[in-house]
Amino acid sequence: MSQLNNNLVNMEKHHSSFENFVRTLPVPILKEFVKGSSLQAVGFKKSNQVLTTKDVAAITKEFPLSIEKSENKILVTDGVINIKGKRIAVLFSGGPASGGHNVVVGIKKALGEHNTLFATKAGPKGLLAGEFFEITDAMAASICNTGGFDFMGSDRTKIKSEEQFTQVKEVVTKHKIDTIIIVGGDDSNTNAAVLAELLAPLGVTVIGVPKTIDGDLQLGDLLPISFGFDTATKIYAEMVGNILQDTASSLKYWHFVKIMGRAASHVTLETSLQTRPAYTIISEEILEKKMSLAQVIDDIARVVKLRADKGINHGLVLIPEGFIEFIPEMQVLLTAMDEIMGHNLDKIVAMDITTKKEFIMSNLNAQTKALYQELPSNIQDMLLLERDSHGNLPLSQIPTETLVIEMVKARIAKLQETASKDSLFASYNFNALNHFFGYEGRCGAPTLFDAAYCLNLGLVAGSLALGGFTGYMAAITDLQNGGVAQAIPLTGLLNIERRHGQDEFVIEKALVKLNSPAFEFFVSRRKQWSENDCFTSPGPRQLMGPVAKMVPITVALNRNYENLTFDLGADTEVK
Ligand code: FBP
Repeated sequence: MSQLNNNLVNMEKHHSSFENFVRTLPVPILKEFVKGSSLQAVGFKKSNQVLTTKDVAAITKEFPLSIEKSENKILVTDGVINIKGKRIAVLFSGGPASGGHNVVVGIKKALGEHNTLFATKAGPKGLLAGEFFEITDAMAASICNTGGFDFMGSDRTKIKSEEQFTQVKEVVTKHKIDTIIIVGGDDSNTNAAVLAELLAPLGVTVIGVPKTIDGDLQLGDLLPISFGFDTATKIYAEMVGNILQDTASSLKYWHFVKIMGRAASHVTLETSLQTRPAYTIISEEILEKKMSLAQVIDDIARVVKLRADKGINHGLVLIPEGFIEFIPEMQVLLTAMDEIMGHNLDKIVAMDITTKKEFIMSNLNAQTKALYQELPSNIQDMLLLERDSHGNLPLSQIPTETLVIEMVKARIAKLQETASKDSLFASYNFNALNHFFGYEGRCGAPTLFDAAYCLNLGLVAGSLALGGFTGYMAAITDLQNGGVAQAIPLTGLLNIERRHGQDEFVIEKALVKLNSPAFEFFVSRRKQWSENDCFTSPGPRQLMGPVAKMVPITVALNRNYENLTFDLGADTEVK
């Protein structure tokens, strides 16, 4: 074999030149975690800041042990600690998000050589099965700054039945686990709160880490953003920017791009602010303005016509993944379907798709049935897909972007019938292409922000575990001034919500607020963006150089930052 062949073979299994380089890239670390050339755990203590929701009374009744300990108080750092002999297990829960591996590295560094860190294989499912392996220093070094969750895998199992609770108790007792660290989104952190209460009598603690590309796990200054959001949006923005550049080059296509992010439109709003396309749907606005699907389509067609009349025959529409769930008439339909499916799970599971459709329709009222019947057959089928164990509809599988294209096409044809014959629009030929950007953005190598944010979150989570705290979520705030490590009581985030036909304790999804500075800025610019080509192409994410240390635009606007630069401490080699 030639030298080149040998080199190429040596790159297999995560040893590309890029992966080898990023593994050793220094990342910013908060000063309290740095001790000479190594990293250390810190202590935490209660502050006077209490966190509760409107459902505090019911939550206090359901989670007495957790609240007795935490008093729902935010924790702040308190010197350094030196604890030995703890056995801690970490697991990923839900969809992957870039930076997860650095959370594991941060925990490992906080634990140091006198405690043991176990990886849980394949998420909550692996916890139930007691499938752990010990994480060595060499393993931590091999995953540092790499994307994905492939080091140990993830899944969406919700631990909720008595049988599962017994299994978890048996597993932690058998493996002598002191703490479980759950790296997950709103649903997984809800599960962390439940497990913290369950395991308190055994002296086993549970800590959460805020992960999700969706950005819907955030809480003002206390939790500016979940990890993974920055990398995902920068990847989507690069791809959207490239397409925008193509539209203005080839001058003939409209691109309809569905962007992942489940219910909330944070990812779409951020991608829009980074790229400035002609049209962006924000689901929360549709809900607030009680817009029908027809009204949304009319508005897109209005912009297509306006541009065509000016001779601009191209453009790009961003569609948030959860858009369909926010149209009021669809919400009524989906809630009714959820209730029917929730109460007939055993029956439905055995039915084929046609019988299932007939069964659902026979239980809908006249209005919701009529709406369901109006939908294209493929969308009807998709709405029947099995919800995940947290009750979520698998939105990524519903091709809303093609539904929107078809409807806009029909609307344009209608508008052309009455358009003035000598207008440019009258002879305009609408060419539309569809895309879905989702899985492309969840596992890329983390941006410098996510790499640093996650390493520091891991250091917080590891420190909380060593300190014996339970029912807390790790947090880093004040992203522009060196960062502040804190911990948020999970019970202070819980609300009661109707899900899958019943009331449940859940962490409320943080949706885009229409009075937020980020949304207001978007509204102030969107007319310009639709009438002219104002797009920008942000290019690939940078790990070094002048634009590497950038927070998401929505985070900077909502937190009133003066600029986009973050400061999470000095660049530090993670040894
Ligand atoms: P999490 O909330 O678990 O982080 O998952 C986010 C997400 O990427 C959503 O944006 C998307 O709707 C969903 O996962 C897709 O789920 P799956 O990976 O099961 O297809």
